[in-house]
Amino acid sequence: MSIYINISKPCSQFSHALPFFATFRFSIASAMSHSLHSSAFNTPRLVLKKVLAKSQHEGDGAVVRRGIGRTELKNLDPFLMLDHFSVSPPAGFPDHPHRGFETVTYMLEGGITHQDFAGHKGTIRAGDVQWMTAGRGIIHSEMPAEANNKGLQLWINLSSRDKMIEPNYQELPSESIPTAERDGVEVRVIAGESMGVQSPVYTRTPTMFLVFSMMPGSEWHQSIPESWNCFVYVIEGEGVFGGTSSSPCVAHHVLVLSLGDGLSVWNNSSKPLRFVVIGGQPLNEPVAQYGPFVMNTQSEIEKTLEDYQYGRNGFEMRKYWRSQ
Ligand code: FJE
Ligand code: FE
Repeated sequence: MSIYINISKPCSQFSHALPFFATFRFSIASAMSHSLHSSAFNTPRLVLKKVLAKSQHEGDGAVVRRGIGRTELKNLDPFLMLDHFSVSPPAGFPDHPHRGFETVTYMLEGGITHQDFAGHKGTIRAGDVQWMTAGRGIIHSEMPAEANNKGLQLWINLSSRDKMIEPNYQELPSESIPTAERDGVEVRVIAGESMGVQSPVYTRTPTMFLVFSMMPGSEWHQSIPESWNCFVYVIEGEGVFGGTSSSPCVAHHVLVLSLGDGLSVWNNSSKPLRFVVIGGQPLNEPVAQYGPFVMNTQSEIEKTLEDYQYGRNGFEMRKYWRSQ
């Protein structure tokens, strides 16, 4: 792999020889894909940026490792936030609103009990997913169900045409999440497709959300739509991402990937490696965010604050509802 990367970048003084290099590169790439029986990608995605998601306090006494959404990791269109959260009673995320985007909650341990202002409630437990489209407005609480509760919450922006749609939930209990396994690599497909299995989730903003567990000594080559923005978050263990010569990455780091048609990963360590690969089609629209409200312009944010304050345009129940 490292040879492949080196020769694909000929020095400028040899630019007259580019056709030669290009041919040579093509022949090696095709030879590799035949001999390895795995996808040596045309344009492998490499690690552009590596950021540690440090712990911070959020909500009411909860602790989150914020990956996407921190100052160094804004503008990963269409993603607004990724929190690796840990919450124990009496801490939690009491009554708060959302508008203009989707929240995806994937539980790793324990449970989160949610209640919204339309009477929707339930508990998301380890392995379960709640895909919530806030659309024009949701007010809800998200509180711990057990002593220790951990998970990931991803915020995905909605396009201007979807920001004011009716709120909607897609709930996937753990058993219903498509799973596949090959040569020591297990994938849970929360959105998109991997190893020939497909998620039932409808993504208004086209999104891939894969959870991988890789045994020591295993490798995996995941295809990803070429123009989508994509990142990795390492949950546990240590992995090599992008090229065989990349330095190993340990838990709680976000890796922002370059564009390309796929990602290669190796677990060269002696322990299991667990991480998520999250990718999405960029919306390429202006983003105006004020906390839990995400619109396109500042005037739409002002309108949203009024709607919330006076209980209009989706926030009607605000005046009558409190979580129990
Ligand atoms: C929020 C502060 C918050 N990350 N991870 C401000 F904490 C929240 C919020 C969450 C949240 C909830 C869960 Cl279950 C998991 C989270 C932030 O609820 F929405 C705003 N605006
Ligand atoms: Fe919320």
